[in-house]
Amino acid sequence: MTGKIIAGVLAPHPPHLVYASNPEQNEPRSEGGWETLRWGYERLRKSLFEHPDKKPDVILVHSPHWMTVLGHHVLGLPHFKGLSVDPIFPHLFRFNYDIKVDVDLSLLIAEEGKNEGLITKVMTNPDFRIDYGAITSCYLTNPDFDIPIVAISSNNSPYYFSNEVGQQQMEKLGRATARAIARSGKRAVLLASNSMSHRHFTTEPEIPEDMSAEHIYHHGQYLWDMEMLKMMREGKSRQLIDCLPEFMDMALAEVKAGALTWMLSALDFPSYKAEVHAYGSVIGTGNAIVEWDHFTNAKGLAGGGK
Ligand code: 2X7
Ligand code: FE2
Repeated sequence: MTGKIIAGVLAPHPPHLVYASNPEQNEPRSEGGWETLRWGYERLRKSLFEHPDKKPDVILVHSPHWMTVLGHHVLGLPHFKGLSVDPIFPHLFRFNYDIKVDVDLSLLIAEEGKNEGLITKVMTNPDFRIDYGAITSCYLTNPDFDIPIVAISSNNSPYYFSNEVGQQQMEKLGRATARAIARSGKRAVLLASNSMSHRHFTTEPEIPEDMSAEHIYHHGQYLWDMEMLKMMREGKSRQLIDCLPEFMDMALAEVKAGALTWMLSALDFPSYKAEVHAYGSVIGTGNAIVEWDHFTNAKGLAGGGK
């Protein structure tokens, strides 16, 4: 049977959202915070998991905090366990993870990536530490971790070369991913683990979850985020892709690392409307949880979502 993409999601990964949720795997404790975004993830989970036919077999995540200089890497062992610590917020995120990987799909992505002319590599170091970006997006999407994942690194090309070169690479990686999913016979959800505008505070409030200190950093950044979300809500993903390089420069947007472009390319640049489950700021950065419901709008095809 041909595999299908069930949904693509813009799934931001501020570790604050995990900290605020107090899961047993995370060492620090909090009094809550950032409810708007956490309730947005709750709505996403309902949308992904309530319909029995929509439930995925595998969750793919592309994270900017696993950055690789040479090529695009995928996790290549069936199981990873360890402690992941955010290097900037070690007092918020010290997460004991125990994660199953769909190695068959990882290998297919590496193979199809090569067919696109990309350099790909399969990570088989058992001590490799999974980055906080991938873990946070996966935890917030599926806190039970009962669905295997495929984690994909962010190649450094937009930083070494240009936004445009980076986007081209990610479009190829997206096409490769769609073909790999089709060959796998699996039902997949794709997580683009990215914030939007990325100006942030440099001084943390005494209580990190003090919501009286949380707000967007700059009006211009907010306007950029709204412009991007408008295109998503109107189904203009081709236009969105064309505007991303400027968004990256003007709003220091984390989409520069490529996850959103990878995901939209895998979905073949849908022209149906995306659903914004939430928008909110974390340390001043803009974050939105946005779902492209491929299952409903494109019959869950791998790519081909018009
Ligand atoms: O990695 C992040 C992020 N992207 C946004 C906000 C806060 C912290 O970490
Ligand atoms: Fe980040």
